Amino acid sequence: MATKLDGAADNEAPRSKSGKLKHALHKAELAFIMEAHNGLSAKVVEEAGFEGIWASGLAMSAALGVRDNNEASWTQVLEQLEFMADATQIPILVDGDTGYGNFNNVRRLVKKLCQRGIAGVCIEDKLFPKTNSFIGEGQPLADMEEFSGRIKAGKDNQEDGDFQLVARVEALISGWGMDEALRRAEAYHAAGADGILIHSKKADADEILTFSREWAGRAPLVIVPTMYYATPTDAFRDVGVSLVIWANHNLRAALSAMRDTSRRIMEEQSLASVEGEVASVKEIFHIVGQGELAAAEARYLKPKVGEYKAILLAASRGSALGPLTERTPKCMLDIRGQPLLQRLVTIFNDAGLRDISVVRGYRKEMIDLANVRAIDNDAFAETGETASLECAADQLDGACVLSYGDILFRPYILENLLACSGDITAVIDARWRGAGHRAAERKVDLASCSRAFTGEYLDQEPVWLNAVHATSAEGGEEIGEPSGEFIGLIKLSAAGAEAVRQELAAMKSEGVLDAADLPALLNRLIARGERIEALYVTGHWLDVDDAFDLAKARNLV
Ligand code: SPV
Ligand code: MG
Repeated sequence: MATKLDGAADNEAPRSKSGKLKHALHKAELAFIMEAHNGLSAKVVEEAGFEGIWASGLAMSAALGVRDNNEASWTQVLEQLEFMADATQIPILVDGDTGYGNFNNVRRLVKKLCQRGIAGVCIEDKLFPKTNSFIGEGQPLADMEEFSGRIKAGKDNQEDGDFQLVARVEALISGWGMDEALRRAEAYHAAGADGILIHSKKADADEILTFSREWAGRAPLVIVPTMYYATPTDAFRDVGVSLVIWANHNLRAALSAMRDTSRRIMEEQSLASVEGEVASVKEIFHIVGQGELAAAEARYLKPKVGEYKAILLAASRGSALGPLTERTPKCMLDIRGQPLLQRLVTIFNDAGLRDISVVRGYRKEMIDLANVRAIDNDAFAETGETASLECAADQLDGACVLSYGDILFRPYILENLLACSGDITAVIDARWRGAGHRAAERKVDLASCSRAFTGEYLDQEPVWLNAVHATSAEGGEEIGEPSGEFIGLIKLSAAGAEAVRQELAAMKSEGVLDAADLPALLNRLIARGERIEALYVTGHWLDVDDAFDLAKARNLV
C-alpha cells in the first residue's frame, strides 16, 4: 500500500492561505476541496467545513454563461477570484486551465494570483484555448518540455513562498496511456510542480488507482473523481492520494435548484409554494455578513437622531408629594392637562426619537401611554435607578438616551445633547445655585468636571465629568466647589450603551445594583476608564420632587 507523503506537523499554526493549501497537499491524511464559482458559493464551501476551494474553470465559465473554452478572459476570472478570496479564509486552488498561453502568460498569471491572495494554481498540459476534458476524444497535448517551461516560469515568479503550483496530466484522457502519463508526471515534478493532478474520464477508477500505485508518493497526488464518482473514497486513501477535488457540484446543484424554482414560479404565478423551500432573505443577509456591517456602522457612523432609543426611569412613587402620589406615581401627575411623563415623551418624540421605553414600578397600571414600551421593575420598592435601568438592559443595544422620568426641560437641551459626539455624555446644569433651584432644601447630584462653565461663544473644548456626588439638605460629601448639577439626562452611543450594559451586569454580580443610583453608575464608569463628556446647560429644566416643584412645572409649560 502506498502512503501519502509525510508533511508538516499539524501544530504549525497560524498559516497563510497558501500555507494551508501546502499543508493540505502534504499532510498525511487525505484532504478535500470543493468547487465554488463566485463569492457566495465560496462562502458556502467554507461554511461546510472544507479545507479549501476549487475555483473551477468549468463552473466559473458556466456561472458567467459562457463555455469552458477560455471565453472568459483571464482577468475576468481574476476578478471572480478576488471576490472569492475576499469572502473566505480558506485557501483557493485555481483552475488555471493551460495557463492562458506559454511560459510568459503563466508567470504573469502566478504573479497576479499571489497579489490577490490566491493559494495555488493548477495548469494542464494542453493548448490555449482549451476545451473541457470531458468533450471529444484525443485532444492535443502540449509538448512536454514546453509545458515544463510553463511550470518553471510559474514557480520562478511566485511572490508568495508557499504558493502551490499543481501540474495536471491529461495523457490518460487524451488516450496516450499510462507510461506517457507517468513520464509527463515525472517531468513536471522535476520542473518544480508542488503536486501532480492525474485526470481521468473513465467511469471506474482503475487507471487512477494504477497510476497512484506506480507514482508511489513521489509528490502529492491530486484527483478529480467527477466521472468515477462511485468509487469509495477509501480506495483513494489506500493508494496514497493527497487531495480530492469535488469539481463542479455546487454549480450543478445551483442549476437544478434554480431551474426547479423558476419553473414552479412560472407555472404557479405565485411564490407561495416555493417560499419554504428556498433560503430566506434573512439567510442571505447572514451569509454576506450584514451583522458585521451593522456593528461597523454603530462604531464608525454618527447615529441619526431617529436611531436613538430613549429609556425613561419612572418606577418610584415620589413620596415627598405625600397624598398626591397615593394613587398615582408622580410621573403621571397632571401638568396642565397632561401627565408629566406624557410631556416628557412628547419632548423626545418632537426631537425625532420614536422608540421610547418607560420603566414602571409604583402603581404601574397607571402608566399606560400610547407608543411607549412599558418595562416593569416589580421590585421598585426595594431597589433604585440602576436596578430599574437594568430591567431595560435589552434596550441598551444601540445609541440611546437615558432620562429620569420626573424631569422636564426645554427641547433645545435634548437637541444639543444629541449633537454631542462622545460615547457617554451627561447633562450638567452650571446654574444649579440659581434662583428657584432651592439646592439647600433637596437632594442634588453635584458634578465635578474637568473645568468650569465659561459661557464663552468660542468655548468648544470638551469638558469631562470627574464625579457626581449626592448631597442634600442634611449635608453630603465634601467635594469642594461643584461644577454643576447632573440633571438626570445621559446620551449613549452604541459603544456607550454597551459599556453601561456591562457595568450594570458587573454591579449585579457584585450585589451593589439594587441600592445604586445613576450617579453611582456614572462614577463606576469613570473609575473603569470611560470618558464621560459633560454638556453644560444653564437652567431651563426642572425635576419634580415636591409640591413646590409641581407648581413650578405647571408654570413651565
Ligand atoms: C474544472 O472543474 O473546470 C476542471 C475539472 O478543470 S474538469 O471539468 O473535470 O476538467
Ligand atoms: Mg477546468
